[in-house]
Amino acid sequence: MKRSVLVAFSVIVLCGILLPTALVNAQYPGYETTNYSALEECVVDGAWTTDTEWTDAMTPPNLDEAFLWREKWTYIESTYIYEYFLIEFFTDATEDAGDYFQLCIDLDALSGDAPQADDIRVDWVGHDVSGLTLYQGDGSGWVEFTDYTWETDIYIVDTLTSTPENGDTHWVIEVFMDRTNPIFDVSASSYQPLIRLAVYDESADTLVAWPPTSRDVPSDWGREYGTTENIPESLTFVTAALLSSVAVVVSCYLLRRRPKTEKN
Ligand SMILES: [Ca+2]
Ligand SMILES: [Ca+2]
Ligand SMILES: [Ca+2]
Repeated sequence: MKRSVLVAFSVIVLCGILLPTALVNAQYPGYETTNYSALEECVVDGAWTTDTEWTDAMTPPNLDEAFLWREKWTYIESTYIYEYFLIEFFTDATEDAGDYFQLCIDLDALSGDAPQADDIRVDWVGHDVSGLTLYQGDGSGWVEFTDYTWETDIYIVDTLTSTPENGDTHWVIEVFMDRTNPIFDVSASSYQPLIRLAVYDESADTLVAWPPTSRDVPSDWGREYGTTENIPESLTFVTAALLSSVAVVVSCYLLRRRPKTEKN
């Protein structure tokens, strides 16, 4: 009896500590993805290095049709947390100095109306490392910071190529980030940081973002849930492709049947 009272008391105390934190950390609803542990090592070359390189990463919901992104991670030597991103911008095949890719992460997932010290922003402008700038929040806006090492802490490659996702030539971006480094460490959020990705095509003056919100308001970013699990087979690209084929067959069948149904 005493034991159950103790358990009940512990649960109440735990809820008291955890609930307020969970409730105040706003995020943009419907924009959540799972960051699975990789089955295949990523080679950061701005392309699908193998046909299965990105089938072990989840496709987030609510993507604009012009754009796709995925992420996955690897634990190296039981010490380093290597994070990888794939971004495909299907509607941009032009090389413009003003094109950019942008990644914002609320490391501690504290949310808020303006970027704080635990918020980082990565801008990759003009398809070259000369256009790479990292920013940190200062409570009201963004300030540049340079205390990182290219290739060791962060590495980005983009190329104009085709992929298993889209046979037309388009921009494909791969990003490596060492989350063991404090500037990218998301452990304070229990590996559930808020996140926002965007791509911009200067030729068409088109900006596409996930979520479609401001880069300056962490409360309106999506969320990534880190897990040590691998992606379930039901969520892999191959299965998704098979399911779409089934859907197409069913749709065709229904379309053929429709005239008869309408007569009835
Ligand atoms: Ca690759
Ligand atoms: Ca472009
Ligand atoms: Ca924050």
